[in-house]
Amino acid sequence: MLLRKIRDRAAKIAVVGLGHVGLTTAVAFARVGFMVIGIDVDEEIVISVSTGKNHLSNSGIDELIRATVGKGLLKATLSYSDGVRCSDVVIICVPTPINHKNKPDLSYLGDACRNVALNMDKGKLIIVESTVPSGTIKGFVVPLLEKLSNLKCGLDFYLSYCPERMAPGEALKEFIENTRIVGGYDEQSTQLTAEFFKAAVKGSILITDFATAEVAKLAENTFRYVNIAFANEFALICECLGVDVKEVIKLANTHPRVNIHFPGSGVGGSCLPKDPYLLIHPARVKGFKSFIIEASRKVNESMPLHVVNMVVKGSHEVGKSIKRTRIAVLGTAYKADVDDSKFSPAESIISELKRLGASVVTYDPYCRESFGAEKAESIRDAIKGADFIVIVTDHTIFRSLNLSELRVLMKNKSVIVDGRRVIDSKEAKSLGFIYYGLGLGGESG
Ligand code: SAJ
Repeated sequence: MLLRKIRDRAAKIAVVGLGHVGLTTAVAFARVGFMVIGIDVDEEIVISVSTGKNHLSNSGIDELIRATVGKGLLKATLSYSDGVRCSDVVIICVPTPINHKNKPDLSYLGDACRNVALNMDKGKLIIVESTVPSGTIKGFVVPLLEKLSNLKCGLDFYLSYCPERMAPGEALKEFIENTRIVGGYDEQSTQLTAEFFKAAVKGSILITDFATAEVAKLAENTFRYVNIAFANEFALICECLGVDVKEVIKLANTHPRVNIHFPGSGVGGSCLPKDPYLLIHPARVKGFKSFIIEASRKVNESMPLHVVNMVVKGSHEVGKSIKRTRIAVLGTAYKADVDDSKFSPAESIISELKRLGASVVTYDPYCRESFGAEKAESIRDAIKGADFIVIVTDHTIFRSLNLSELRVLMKNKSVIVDGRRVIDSKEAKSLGFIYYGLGLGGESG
């Protein structure tokens, strides 16, 4: 019955949580003809989606939201009962952060499951897309859903874990093209979920169990986190050795089995900084002690301060106290070409520069956040009269800055601290800038 409805695209879908994962998921199923209703606790988001607007910028789905809302295929509501009761498939896409003790915080997932369960009846397929620690689906989601719905998983409803694998900024493309991993409660749950995703996804669908899918998702982000930590430590080594990390990584990566990531001013976003903790927490409870992941955390978290130290070195080189400098920080978003500033390294860089007494102005083409610093509306406004440019985010437009124009606007002996290596160091130096690049070192380095 449900299988037929899925194949005919007659199944009604509810998506819980309209952040970058949920909204993209909702649009991806609406674009192939399913009727989708999004549920969110934030009234502004519900109003925005209901009126065909995208509350996330740079996600490339503006037009699709407008079109699917226009066709009546996409709606949004604050009410679980409106959303869940009339749906055949419910997809849960809520955040799973860590708390101040680096332990998983499953409160959003718990709230979502409780509200879904209270509005559930027989025959629905529940899919969890949120990233979760090992054991969460079996030990937390299943009992919650069963207890509050008075229904039995596998008998009265179907359940699968299908972790999201889409990067902010390219979410829809990655939703459609990336391989999906499906771990079902039983064979029927797995089959229904695979069939459902096939309707909207071009990538392969790989079948496994809950527990393996949970750990596989965390392994992806932890691998990237540790690899970036290696790249960051490597950048610091290269500064000591007087070689350019950018060139070294480029050459090393020509080996077919080497893929070193890129060093930077810090690792931000709502996934990479916390997913390694979701991975190790359940193992820790059983006595496991992490070495590599803990060490990676130390390296990655030291990067913002390293950028500030480059500024301090630069200020010594030009013989100016940092207290009397004006610093233009370019980029407050956590990564290139997105508007999200969650856990952005810009936050600690700006706060440390301010603590040292500098006057800080920020410019970001996408992100409104300025972390308490003055906010400029253009690069020119940010740079005018500045002593330093500090590049924190590798937005594409920062790769083609007109340095000769900027040079004229800045003070004498101006310094560039390039935390993302987006500037051509030779060009900068030839124009009279003092250039400090991460993994390259300073003027004399
Ligand atoms: N970064 C570096 N060097 C690099 C790559 C990234 O310093 O070589 C920094 C970025 O500047 C940023 C942070 O790492 O501050 C995270 O950026 P990201 O692009 O690595 O990751 P997210 O958080 O935007 O998305 C990740 C993705 N995971 C992987 O690539 C393995 C995405 O596919 C996941 O869907 C997403 O996490 C998620 O939601 O789990």
